[in-house]
Amino acid sequence: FLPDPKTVAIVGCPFRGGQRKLGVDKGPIALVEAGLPDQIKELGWKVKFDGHHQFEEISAENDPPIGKLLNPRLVSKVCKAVSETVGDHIKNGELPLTLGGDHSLAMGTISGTLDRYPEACVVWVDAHADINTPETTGSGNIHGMPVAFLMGLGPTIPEFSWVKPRLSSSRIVYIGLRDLDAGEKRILKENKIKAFSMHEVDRWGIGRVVEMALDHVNPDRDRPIHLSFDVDALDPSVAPSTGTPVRGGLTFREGHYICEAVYETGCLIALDIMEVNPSLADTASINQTIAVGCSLARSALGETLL
Ligand code: B3U
Ligand code: MN
Ligand code: MN
Repeated sequence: FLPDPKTVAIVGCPFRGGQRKLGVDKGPIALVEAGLPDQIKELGWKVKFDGHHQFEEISAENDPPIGKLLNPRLVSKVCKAVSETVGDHIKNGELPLTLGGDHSLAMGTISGTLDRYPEACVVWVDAHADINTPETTGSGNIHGMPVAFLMGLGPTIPEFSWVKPRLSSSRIVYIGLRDLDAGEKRILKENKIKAFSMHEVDRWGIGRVVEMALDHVNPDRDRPIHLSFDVDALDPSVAPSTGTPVRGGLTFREGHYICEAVYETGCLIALDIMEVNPSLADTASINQTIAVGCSLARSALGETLL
């Protein structure tokens, strides 16, 4: 899908409005400072990066909750801007690598992908399904809801009317799930959404799981793939510095294997690395998590294949 020279456009999104913890907005800055742009160049890609996204502020008093939704206008505005940026890069023949920031941003990145490639499929790697609706959410944090918005589930919220409900339930597959709310389990069942939880990873091994996941969303390996990777899919021993760690996650190799296998299809057209929070945990854990964020991105861009 990508013309030569193969180009990655880094979209740094220092944003934390989709959840309550401080620090996740520093994730993209840390990943870039760790040298990710140069590392990607060394893999033979042309790399475009002209600074992190500057988001307009909406103050808290101008952004009261809508129902249970926290920071709704801010999240909506930021994600709309991100969708336009990602969409523009794709139109230019570049592969957008979006660095989060919290996972509400994927409402923007995947909208941008679907603008250009309506037939694209999504591989969502996460401990969580992020498919709560404004009605089922317990936390009100929008980073637990982007998939519901992308699929058009739940009530219509005028502030989010720019999000077109274009993601069909058959075009998304999950890997790594292990912490779902009751409402999310129901939504996954009702919409027959394919999900490989850690139970399936244990049962089949990561090789079979990724093959089955791709067979489901991309049987002929001819559709563009958007890979949205929440680092909390990894076990907290591998990626400790993230807002909502859940034990029993993917090993270092399992996480990287997913990225390698997606790269191998030749269909990857957009990549998100989300929820690196460099202010949670001790210095060693923080550096470890930043390094893992960088190496996941490199694996998805071809580093670890011979
Ligand atoms: N499902 C819960 C918890 C959660 C979702 N995503 C993260 N945490 N990172 C929620 O808040 O919706
Ligand atoms: Mn997530
Ligand atoms: Mn998560």
